[in-house]
Amino acid sequence: MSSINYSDKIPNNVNLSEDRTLQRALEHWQPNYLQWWNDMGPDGSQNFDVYLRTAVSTTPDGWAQFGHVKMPDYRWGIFLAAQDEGRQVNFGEHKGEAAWQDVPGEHRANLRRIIVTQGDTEPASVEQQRHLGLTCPSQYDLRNLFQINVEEGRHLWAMVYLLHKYFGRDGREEAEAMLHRHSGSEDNPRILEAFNEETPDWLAFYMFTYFTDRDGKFQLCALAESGFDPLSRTCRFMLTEEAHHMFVGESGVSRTIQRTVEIMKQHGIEDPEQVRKHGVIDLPTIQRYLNFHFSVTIDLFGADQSSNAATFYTSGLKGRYEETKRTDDHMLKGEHYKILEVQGDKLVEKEVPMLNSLNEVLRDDYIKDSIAGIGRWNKVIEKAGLSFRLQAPHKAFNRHIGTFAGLRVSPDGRVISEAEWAANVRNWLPSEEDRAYVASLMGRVVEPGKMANWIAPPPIGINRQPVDFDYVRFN
Ligand code: BYC
Repeated sequence: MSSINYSDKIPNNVNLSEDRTLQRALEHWQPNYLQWWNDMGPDGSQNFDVYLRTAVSTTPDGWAQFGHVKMPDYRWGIFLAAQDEGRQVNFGEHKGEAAWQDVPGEHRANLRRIIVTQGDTEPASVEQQRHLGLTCPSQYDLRNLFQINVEEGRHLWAMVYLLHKYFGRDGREEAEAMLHRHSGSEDNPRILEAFNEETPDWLAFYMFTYFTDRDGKFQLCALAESGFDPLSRTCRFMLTEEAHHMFVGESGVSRTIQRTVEIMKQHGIEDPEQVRKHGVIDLPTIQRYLNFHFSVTIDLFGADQSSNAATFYTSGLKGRYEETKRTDDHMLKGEHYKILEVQGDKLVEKEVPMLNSLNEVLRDDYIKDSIAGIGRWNKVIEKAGLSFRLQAPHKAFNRHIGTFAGLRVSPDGRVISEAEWAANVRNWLPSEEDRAYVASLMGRVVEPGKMANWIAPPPIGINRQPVDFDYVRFN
């Protein structure tokens, strides 16, 4: 690292070549990051040339420069969205103050915690996805997987930059620890539960990038409102990259459905067993995957009543989704919000202080956004003239965080007995057998333009290239 040309090797707009302290911190961290990428990043892919976009600046033509690169040589950069000179803290008790360019001492511990929690998810997802390249349904999809992986790597860099620049020694230790926790590890797991689940097959990958990356969108939007300006600016830039990840999820599920309904129409069949005989994924299995990923992801918003959430908001650290577009007082003292609670075997609404419910407010905004895409998937089924419809399960279904943790609730929102749950869980969540069936379809298809049998081709390629472009050169 001593011979490094900073602006060339690490594209950035944070004045890295002049910042000796930051350079020293990165000089120590970057080799460990590369070691982590080698050990935990995409399996067996180090020598591939992959058609990737790299951000070399934040301008419209600079944030997505395409070319073939080996992933270990990817230029992970550090970018903040442009500074808005007159920006203020827009909510909470510091509302109206100039946005902070440095960390306010009294909020240091909470800010560090938020940044570490956010940062921890990024390498976690790369670890979860590390074997998927071995079973890709096409070269186009393989490239998209790798694009997402390198950008999650860059999002880790984004959080590490904040830790190194603003949190001194603690920050350096936290940055190091993010390379040592591992998804699913018994001794040293990732912080949030969804990031310790496996992503064993490509249907799971598309569901993850649709649902869980969308949690990323909502959390980043909430942090983009932060009074701590460097956090706001880094999140704003991360959001430009996040859109493609959710696109991969939405279009991946859509193409899976497309192929299934084609087979159903062609053979005039609806019975899942019959459908499986043709080597495609039956719609009830897709619904069970959806139920799983939806429920695991909405846990990521935290407990429905959280004093942490209230503190984060009141102290100006984390806002609501689209905070500045809202027309209330942005203080929320005395405001209320309706959440669900359990009374006997019923879920009933109850009004609670809004400030304590901000996790739930964000979760509800997220749910609205998620459901819109499910509607688009249903259009594909409807167009084929079939009556099946996918649905989001009730928000109390299969929860492990908050009021509903430990409760048995059906996808249609009934509080049920353990016996009813046990008798039906195979219809609601992917069974071992479902997972084994989906796994059995996951062959590796890498001839340019070819698709695995279970998925339809995408309508267009990446960056105006044809679908049969050589997105990955295997060498
Ligand atoms: N799993 O007061 P509460 C992304 C803990 S995704 C395990 O409700 P709070 C991405 C909690 O830590 C976006 N533990 O929590 C997507 C607390 O522990 P302590 C990630 C959980 O503080 C795809 C306790 O339970 N970004 O970017 O309001 C690919 C009490 O709970 C969980 C963020 O999350 C859980 N699900 O936390 C790649 C933004 N939920 O203190 C990337 C930053 C809660 O009692 N994080 N706990 O030991 C936050 O804003 C908040 O930490 C949370 C909620 C939203 C997670």
